[in-house]
Amino acid sequence: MASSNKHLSSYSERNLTDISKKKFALIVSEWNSDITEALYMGAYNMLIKHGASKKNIIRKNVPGSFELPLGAQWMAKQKNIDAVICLGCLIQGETRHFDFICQAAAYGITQVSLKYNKPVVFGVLTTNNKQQAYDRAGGKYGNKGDEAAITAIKMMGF
Ligand code: DLZ
Repeated sequence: MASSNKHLSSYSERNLTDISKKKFALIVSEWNSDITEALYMGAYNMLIKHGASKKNIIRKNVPGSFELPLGAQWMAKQKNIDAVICLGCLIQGETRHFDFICQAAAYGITQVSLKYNKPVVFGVLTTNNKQQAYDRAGGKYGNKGDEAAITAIKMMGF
């Protein structure tokens, strides 16, 4: 699926829902932290740009992307949280570890979203190498953290 030239960072920003009173939880994986910090800054700045209040953006770290679903669940179950954004970076290694973690993170995040009936966004890069990750964390293909924030806002206006 060729998606490198399509990104939400450049999508229409008109008619987005009012998020000035909405509360967000950003769950950030510490693996490949140079990448996930860039994703976090992208998501954070995008939420602020669209009217979120600093006090309504809560950050929680987890050790790796495998832990994102549980971190997301702990936050999503809190009634005052309106949306959760999961940020991680998985880079293909020499073993099948990558596949298992990708599957677990994607499935787990989906389950949390459906269980708590609120947006829980999959802002997780799954790349073959570090360069592909840099390209998508503020590089030539935009910042997937920005896109994760826009996705949350769009789903809140559903
Ligand atoms: C173990 C592991 C490996 C090999 N690679 C990554 C990675 O590229 N990105 C990531 O977010 N996490 C990785 N992890 C850590 C797992 O997500 C998890 O934290 C551990 O398996 C402990 O449950």
